[in-house]
Amino acid sequence: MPPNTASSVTKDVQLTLHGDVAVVCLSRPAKRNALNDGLILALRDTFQNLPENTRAAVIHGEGEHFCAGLDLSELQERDAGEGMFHSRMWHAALDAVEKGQVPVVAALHGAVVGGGLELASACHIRVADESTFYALPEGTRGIFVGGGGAVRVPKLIGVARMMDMMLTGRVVNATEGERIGLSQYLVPRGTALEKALDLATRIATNAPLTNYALMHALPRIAEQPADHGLFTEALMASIAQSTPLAKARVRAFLEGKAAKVQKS
Ligand code: 1HE
Repeated sequence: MPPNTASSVTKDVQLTLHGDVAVVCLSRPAKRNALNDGLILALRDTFQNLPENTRAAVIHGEGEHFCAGLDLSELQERDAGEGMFHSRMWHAALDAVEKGQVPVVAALHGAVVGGGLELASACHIRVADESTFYALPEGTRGIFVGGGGAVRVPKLIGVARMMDMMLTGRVVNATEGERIGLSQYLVPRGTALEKALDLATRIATNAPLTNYALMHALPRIAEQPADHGLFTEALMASIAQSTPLAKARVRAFLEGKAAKVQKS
């Protein structure tokens, strides 16, 4: 699909608009899209400053792999304080992905390892093609996850599976990844971006407030005690249904002017 407009954020992060879907590309293929500090900051800036009318986003990687994780060539001797601020910089960037204005769909292929998996797990939907493989080599490199992986990955696959991946260096293939919840979609080799763009285009037609509620309320409700969660849900439901857009869409269905739910 030809993009409507294209703009380069930095040489390593490209932003292309497909209508109201922003497509963000990690463009450092010679280094397998390894995330150096400049790239992490560019990702943060990109997701904090998506064009105003963006309704959904896709993130993918150029070349043979989605992302090889932290750029190990930048791993210097840091003291404890510097190490903490480095990790916090990653947190800010990946929070900008997860807690921004619009849902983000990750299109995965090849290596999704270390910080690459941390980035993928900050997205709202993951589409993996058959070439995808996942690993957390931090354990074997003598380091620890620092980009939010300790929080986000167990939410996808549970503490036990993450523990196994880090203790043993286990590499999870695309089929197993879908089975255990690392991706929600598994597609033929070479088609993850197309599928992710289809999904994002569909997501972009939802009421923006519903998408926002899903991104921001649903994960919080999941962490609340049930009674608090039910109360938050009631508040969110009442706000969403009060919008003119919700009223118009419900009316359109009742008048037979909106699509029915259909078997896929
Ligand atoms: C890199 C990196 C990198 C590749 N940092 N330079 N991540 C890892 O431990 C994964 C390390 N990378 C790999 O295991 C492999 O590179 C891949 C499986 C991802 C891809 O293999 P391949 O055969 O396609 O590529 P390659 O030949 O290994 O790499 C091509 C070049 O990219 C080469 O540089 P060149 O100058 O010799 O061409 C590699 O050195 C370079 N490269 N990956 C730096 N990661 C917030 S905390 C997060 C903690 C982590 O993410 S730890 C996990 C780090």
